[in-house]
Amino acid sequence: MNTISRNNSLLDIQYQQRETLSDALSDPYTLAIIDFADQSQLPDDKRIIIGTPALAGGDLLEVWRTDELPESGMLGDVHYRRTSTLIFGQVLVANDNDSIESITQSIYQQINRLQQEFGYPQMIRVWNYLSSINRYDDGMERYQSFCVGRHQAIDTSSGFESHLPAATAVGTHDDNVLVYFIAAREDGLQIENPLQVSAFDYPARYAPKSPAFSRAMVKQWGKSKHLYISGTASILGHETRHKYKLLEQLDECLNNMDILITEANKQADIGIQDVSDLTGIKLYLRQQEDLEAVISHLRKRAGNKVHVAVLHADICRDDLLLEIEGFWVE
Ligand code: 3EB
Repeated sequence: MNTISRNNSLLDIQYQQRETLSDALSDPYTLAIIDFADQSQLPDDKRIIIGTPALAGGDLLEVWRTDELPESGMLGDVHYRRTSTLIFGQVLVANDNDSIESITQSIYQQINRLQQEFGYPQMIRVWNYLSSINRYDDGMERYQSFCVGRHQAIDTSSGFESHLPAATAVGTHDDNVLVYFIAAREDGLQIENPLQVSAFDYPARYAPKSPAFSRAMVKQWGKSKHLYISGTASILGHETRHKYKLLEQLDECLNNMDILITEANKQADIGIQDVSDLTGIKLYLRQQEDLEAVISHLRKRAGNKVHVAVLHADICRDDLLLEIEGFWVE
């Protein structure tokens, strides 16, 4: 029998063998089980299946767990599980005839309502999976319309730029929009990258309304700290570096992530040095045929300790071949 070790942390993220799925599903302390397939799906209130197929590292499940029995429910289209300190939520919407702007706006308005209603005002980390992210609809790239819809729905009152969550926004090959998130009663610490223009200050040519996210977040959950690094691309300043060049982009992404870790250390003393100390990495890869080259180069730079999932996805600028996110659990 597989017994799941019970730990006493307020929030924990573990990688587990796929055979433990039924245990994780029946464990009342499980907040979410992250998995990958061709299509985004929410088969039950705990499982989040993302439509970015795993090219590598998909043998393990990513399981989020708490030490307090969560209350689960649904508000509008958003499924949630919440404890006294945090709320974990997910929403899946078919991308029918509505514009991606209005779909995004509606999703973020519903999430905002949930946060207000139950009192978890601080968005900490959010993941966005959009169909056909690089396609032009009505003269605008869908990623840009997504940014507009998000910006319209979030609170943009004075000072909002210093309370933005870490985020990922990548493209799937299905017909859905999937958003999942973790929000809290208490704020996290936002980290920006001194070598990159903050996304919320990007010039308007990237999106008429700026991308509302931070480069990373440090969050204290009870006795332990977590670091969440946003989807990180080969961007310096606000411009793409090494257009269409795979390994050069990979190095630039990892440099950016190392810099975020250094910044997090300066501001929050998390005590890790570089990407090799992270707990998990998701590498979103545009072209499947690049898999072996990226894995071997990534392992050279990040070592063998960190769990790596390589996921087939489109990236929000068409000159980018990959994007990497990561997290660390103390
Ligand atoms: C970038 O740095 C790359 O719009 O939520 C990365 C992570 C990117 C999150 C988002 C976009 C987002 O601009 C793209």
